[in-house]
Amino acid sequence: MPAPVPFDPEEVATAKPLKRDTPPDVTLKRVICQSCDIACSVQAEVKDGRVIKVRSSDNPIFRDNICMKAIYAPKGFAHPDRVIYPQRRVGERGSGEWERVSWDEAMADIGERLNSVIDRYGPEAWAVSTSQWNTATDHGLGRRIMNNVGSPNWISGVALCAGNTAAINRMTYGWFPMADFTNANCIVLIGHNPRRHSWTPIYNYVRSAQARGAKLIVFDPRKSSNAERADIWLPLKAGSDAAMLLGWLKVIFDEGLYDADFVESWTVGFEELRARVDEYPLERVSELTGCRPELIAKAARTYATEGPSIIPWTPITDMQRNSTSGIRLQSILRAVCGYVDVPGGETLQGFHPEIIPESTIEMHETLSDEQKSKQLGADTHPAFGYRGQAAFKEPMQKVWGHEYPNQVMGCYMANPSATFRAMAGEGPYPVKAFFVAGNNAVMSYANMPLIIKAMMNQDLIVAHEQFMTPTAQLADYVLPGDSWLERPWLTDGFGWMSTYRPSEQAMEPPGEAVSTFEFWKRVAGAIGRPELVPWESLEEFYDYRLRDTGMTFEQLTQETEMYFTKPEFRKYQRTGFATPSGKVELKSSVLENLGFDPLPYFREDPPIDPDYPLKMFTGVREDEYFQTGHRHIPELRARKPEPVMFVSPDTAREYGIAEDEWVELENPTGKIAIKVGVRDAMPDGLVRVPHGWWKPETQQGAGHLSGALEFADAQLCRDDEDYLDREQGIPHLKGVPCRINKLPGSA
Ligand SMILES: Nc1nc2c(c(=O)[nH]1)N[C@H]1C(S)=C(S)[C@@H](COP(=O)(O)OP(=O)(O)OC[C@H]3O[C@@H](n4cnc5c(=O)[nH]c(N)nc54)[C@H](O)[C@@H]3O)O[C@H]1N2
Ligand SMILES: Nc1nc2c(c(=O)[nH]1)N[C@H]1C(S)=C(S)[C@@H](COP(=O)(O)OP(=O)(O)OC[C@H]3O[C@@H](n4cnc5c(=O)[nH]c(N)nc54)[C@H](O)[C@@H]3O)O[C@H]1N2
Ligand code: SF4
Ligand SMILES: [Mo]
Repeated sequence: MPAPVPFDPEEVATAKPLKRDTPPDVTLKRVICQSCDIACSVQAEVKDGRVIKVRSSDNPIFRDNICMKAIYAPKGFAHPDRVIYPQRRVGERGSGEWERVSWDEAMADIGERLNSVIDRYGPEAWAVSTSQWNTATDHGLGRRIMNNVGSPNWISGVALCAGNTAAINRMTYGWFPMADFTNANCIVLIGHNPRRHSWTPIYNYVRSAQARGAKLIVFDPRKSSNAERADIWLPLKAGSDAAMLLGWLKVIFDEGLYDADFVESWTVGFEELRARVDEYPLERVSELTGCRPELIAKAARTYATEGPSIIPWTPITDMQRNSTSGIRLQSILRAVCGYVDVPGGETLQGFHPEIIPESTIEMHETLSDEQKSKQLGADTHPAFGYRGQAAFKEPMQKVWGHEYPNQVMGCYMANPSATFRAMAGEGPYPVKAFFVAGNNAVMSYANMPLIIKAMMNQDLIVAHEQFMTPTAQLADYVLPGDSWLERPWLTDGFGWMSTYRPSEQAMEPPGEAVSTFEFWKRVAGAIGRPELVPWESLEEFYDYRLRDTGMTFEQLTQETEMYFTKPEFRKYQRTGFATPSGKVELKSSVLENLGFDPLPYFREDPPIDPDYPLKMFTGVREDEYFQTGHRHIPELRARKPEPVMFVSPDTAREYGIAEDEWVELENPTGKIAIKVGVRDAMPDGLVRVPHGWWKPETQQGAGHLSGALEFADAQLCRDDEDYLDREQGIPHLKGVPCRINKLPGSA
C-alpha cells in the first residue's frame, strides 16, 4: 500500500532541484507518480496542454526512481477505451450495454436510490470498497460521508496489504513503524522482492544499503532476485513465515541476544512469550519451514547482533492464515532486539503536525457506538475493525494526539469476506448498495464467485473508474475518474510517515472525468448532505488542510517536493507507547480481551487433500502492470501477453506439462486457465499464480467479465475459515492447495 519512502530528512532539506534545459514551448511540472502505490517524485513535460513525456526527477534525491509504468502512463491515460463520460447500464445487470448520461442525471438518480436503500434497510446497508488509489486520493472523504450517514461498512484492498499490518503493529507498540533504510546495517526481506520496475525506490534503497555493506537476509520459497543477492537466503515453505520467526526468537532468547534493558523497562509479557517460544525448538521449526536449523540460527544471530536491523513492511505476511501472528512476531523481534525508534531501526513517526490528517477528515467519532457495533465481521474477525481497535482510543489520544488515528487506511474497516456475504444475502442483515471507487473489487479479494454473487444481489452499484473493469461491468453507473497527471495531489504519508508532499496538475482531464474528491462531493450533494464536503475545489480543500503552514497549496508546490519533521528518536521515553499498558505488549491485552491467543503462535496447515496435492501462491508482481491494471497498454502487454504460472522442472515433468502449454489450475473455490512457465527458481510442488489477470480487449459483461472469469487469481483464493487468518479474517494467498489439469488436446 501507499508506501512512502524513508528519505533522509537532512538530505531532502538540502537537495535542490536542478534547472533543466527544455525547449521554450515545453513546461515541466513536478508530479508524484501514482501508477503504483510507492509514489515516486517524477516530472511531466507539458506541451500544448498535454503531457508528452514523464521523466525522472531532477532532484538528486529522487532521480533514480522511475519505472516503465510511469513512462507509459500518458499513453495509458490517452487510450481510446478510457471511460470519460458517465455511463448508465442498459438492460440487466452485467448486460455489457451502456448509455451516456449527464453527471446531473446520474447523480440525481444515484442520490435517490441510495437514500431509499438507507431508508429501507438502514445506513449499514451501504458498503463502499476502495483501495490504493482511492485510498490515496479521496483523503478520507468517503469515510467521512459514511460515518455521518451511519455506515461502518467500508472495505479496502489494504485489508491484505499494509493497512492490516498497520492495525496489527499497533497491538504491540501502538503505531506502525517505518524502516530507516538509510542507516540500517541489516535488512530482512520477508518474501518482499522489490525490483528495478517494482517499487523502484525500495529496490534502490536495498541496493545502496548493500553497497555500503549492510547485510541482506531474504525469506522466500523461490530463489527470487533479492534471494540471489542475499547474504542469507532462507528457502522456507510457503506460508511458514510465522514459524520461522518463532524459531528466530527461540535462538535470540536462548542465546541471550536480546536487549535485556529495553525488555525489562519497556515491555510486558516477556516470561509468557518466552514460555510460548520454548514450544518451538529449532528441530520443530525446521520441520515446519523446511529450512536447516543451522541456517535459521545463523540468520537470527545476524539480525540480532549485526544491527541496527530492519524488517521493512512486507505484504507477504499480510496474506497468510497466520497473518496476525506473523506481523506480531516481526514487531516483537524489532522490540526485543532494541530496534524500535532508534536510528537505523524502525521509527514511530506520528502525524506531521502541520497538516490536518486524513483521520480528522474521516470523523470516526461521529459514527455512533451502535452503528460501529454493526460493522460486518466484528463478531468473528474483529482485529482491524472498530471493535478490535477500540482499546486504543485513549492511548492514541495520549501519545499521538488523536482518538482515531487511521494508519494506511487499515484501521476501523469492515471485514471484506463478511461484507460480501452480507451483500450476497447471507446475513446478518441486508447490504444493498455498493460503491466501488478506484478499486477492481471483483478481482481484488478472495472468493471471486462470492463477490460476483454479492454484486448481482445489489439494488445499486456505482463505480468511479478510468476503465470498464470487470467490476465496473457489473455496475449500474460507471462514473469517469481523472488520473494523476490531471489533478493536483497532496499526500501526508498515510499516517505512516511524518511528511507531506505536493504534486502539480499537469494537464486537464479528458471529457467529464473528475477527481475522487469531486466524486464524493457530488455524492454528498446527491444524498442531501452537501455540508459534509464544504470545500469548492480540491485546491481549496488542500488549502484548508495546510492552513497551519501559513501556505496555500499553490505556494507549497513552488516551495518544495517534500516536507519532513526532523526525527525524534525514543519518543516513548517521554510519552510511553500507545498501548493500553503504555508498554510494548509482547503479550497483547487487546487480543486477549477480544478472546484470542494473546501470544504469537503457528497454526499448521490442514492435512494434504489428495485431490489437491500441490500448493499455489498468488504473487510475484509483474513489472509491466500494477495489480489488475495496465493490460490495455500495447507496449506493456506485448512484453507479457498472457498469464503464466511458474513451476519447477521436476514438477513440470511429474505432471507432464511443458513451457508455454495452456493448463487448468483448480481448487475447491474455482479454476482458471493459465500458461506454463518452467522455472529453476521454483521449489518442487509449489505453483506461482500471477495476480489480477483479465483481458480488457475481450468480451465484456456477466459470463465473461473480459476474461476475469477465466484468468483471475481471485477465482482460486479461498475464504473459508481454514484459510482465513483467525483474528483479522484475511485470506491465505501463500500456500493454497490446488491441482493442475491437463487440457484435452494438449501434448
Ligand atoms: N485475489 C487477490 N486479491 C488481492 C491481491 C492479490 O494478490 N490477489 N493483492 C492485494 C494487494 S497487495 C493490493 S495493493 C490490492 C490492490 O487493489 P486495487 O487498489 O483495487 O488495485 P488495482 O487492481 O490497481 O485497481 C485499482 C483500480 O482503480 C482504477 N484507478 C487507478 N487510478 C485511478 C484514479 O486515479 N481514479 C479512479 N477513480 N480510479 C483509478 C484502475 O483503473 C483500477 O481498476 O489488492 C489486494 N487484493
Ligand atoms: N511492477 C509492479 N510493482 C509492484 C506491484 C505491481 O503490481 N507491479 N504491486 C505493488 C504492491 S501493491 C505490492 S503489495 C508489492 C508486492 O510486491 P512483493 O512484496 O515483492 O510481493 P510479490 O512480488 O508478490 O512476491 C514477492 C516474493 O514472495 C515470495 N513468496 C511467495 N509466497 C511466500 C511465502 O509464503 N513466504 C515468503 N517469505 N515468500 C513468499 C515469492 O516467491 C516472491 O519472490 O509490489 C508493489 N510493486
Ligand atoms: S515505481 Fe514506477 S509506477 Fe511506482 S510510483 Fe515509481 S515510477 Fe510510478
Ligand atoms: Mo499491495
